[in-house]
Amino acid sequence: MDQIIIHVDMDAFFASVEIRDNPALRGKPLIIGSLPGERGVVATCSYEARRFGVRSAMNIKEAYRRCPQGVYMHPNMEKYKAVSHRLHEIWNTYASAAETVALDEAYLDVTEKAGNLEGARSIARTIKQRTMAEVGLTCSVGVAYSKTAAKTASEEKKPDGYFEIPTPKDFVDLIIDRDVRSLYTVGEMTAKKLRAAGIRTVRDIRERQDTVVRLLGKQGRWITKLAFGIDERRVTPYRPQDAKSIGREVTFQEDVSSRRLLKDVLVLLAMCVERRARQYGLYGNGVTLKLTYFDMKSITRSRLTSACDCAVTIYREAVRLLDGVENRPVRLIGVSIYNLSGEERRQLTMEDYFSDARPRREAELRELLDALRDRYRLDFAGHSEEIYRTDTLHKTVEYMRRHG
Ligand code: TTP
Ligand code: MG
Repeated sequence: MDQIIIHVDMDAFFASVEIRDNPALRGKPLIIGSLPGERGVVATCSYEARRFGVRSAMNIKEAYRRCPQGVYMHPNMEKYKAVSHRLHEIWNTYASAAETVALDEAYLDVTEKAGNLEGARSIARTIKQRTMAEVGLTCSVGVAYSKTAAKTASEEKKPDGYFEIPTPKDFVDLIIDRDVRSLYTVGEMTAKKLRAAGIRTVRDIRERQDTVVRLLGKQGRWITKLAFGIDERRVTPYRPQDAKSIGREVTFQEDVSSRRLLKDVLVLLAMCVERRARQYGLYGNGVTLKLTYFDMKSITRSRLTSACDCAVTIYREAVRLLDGVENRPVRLIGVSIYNLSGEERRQLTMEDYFSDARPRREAELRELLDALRDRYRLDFAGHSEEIYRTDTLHKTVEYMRRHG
């Protein structure tokens, strides 16, 4: 094997942490996220709750309809971040390069340390044992020749799973008759396009490569490679906490002069930044607005803030910055947070002393989204996940531009 990669992913992560700390919850359908009666979604849920059809990102109302007997809890992010920190610390000792993908997930390049498949198997076993012994949680581990295959392998036997996919042939044999969505990076939007062309399975992709590439362009070429088991990406020892900033930007198909529209787009960009910040448990201590005008002249404007990871704050600061710059047609708009810090270095802000700060900010965000819905007839409720994807974000922004 050219490279040997391990993918580790915790099982029902937030829910498992809560069950670990309160054994009375064990065996119960536990749903972490909003509470019934609030507006919001499921962050995750125990496998018992999944039997009732409850899923991540599902509207909480729907979750309650499916599982009224469930136990519902708000997430305790500070706790999960601390657990996550310890997990990555353990896992990283077995890799020559480790890539943190999320609080509960990492790719480990074990090519050198394992030597061969047997060695990798033994590392995987040790990782599972130590995760249980030292953190008290189960994880699922995949060993494979590529990142995609390792991720597929870790999902294969969840929860508390272990699976190997040593060669591209093993990968293809495993997924060839599965839905196109089983290929990593194929989301619902992409799957819909493929289905419309009669392409439903990985086999269909292999047999109709030209159509896939015509429909999806660059992404189509990538997916086609995956359908043959080809994925040469290396494990990139990226530590999110080393990043200088977290940002999102969009380029408009036609220049935009409307301040109203620019501000509305900032809502979505701020949500995307919030999402990525929370994924990595990071806070920014400043907000930057970036604009490229129709004549390609770019400007950035920044403001220091107290520790922030929430969309409403990012949005508000960005709007202030926007209000301070020349009003000329805009080609690109972006927002980012910088001066990143993790929880341990975070300074408590006055706002944190008021326990209603978070619900208040969430209510504010809902108001902003309600306004967008009214102005553009956009329904975010059913697309809470999709909006964060780059392609969907661009499409939504274009839609807003045309209907604004
Ligand atoms: P996942 O690894 O996707 O899910 P999971 O660990 O809960 O369950 P699984 O056993 O299927 O891996 O995500 C890890 C954590 O990230 C999850 O516990 C909660 C959080 N999360 C959200 O807050 N919102 C989401 O939409 C998703 C998918 C995850
Ligand atoms: Mg997980």
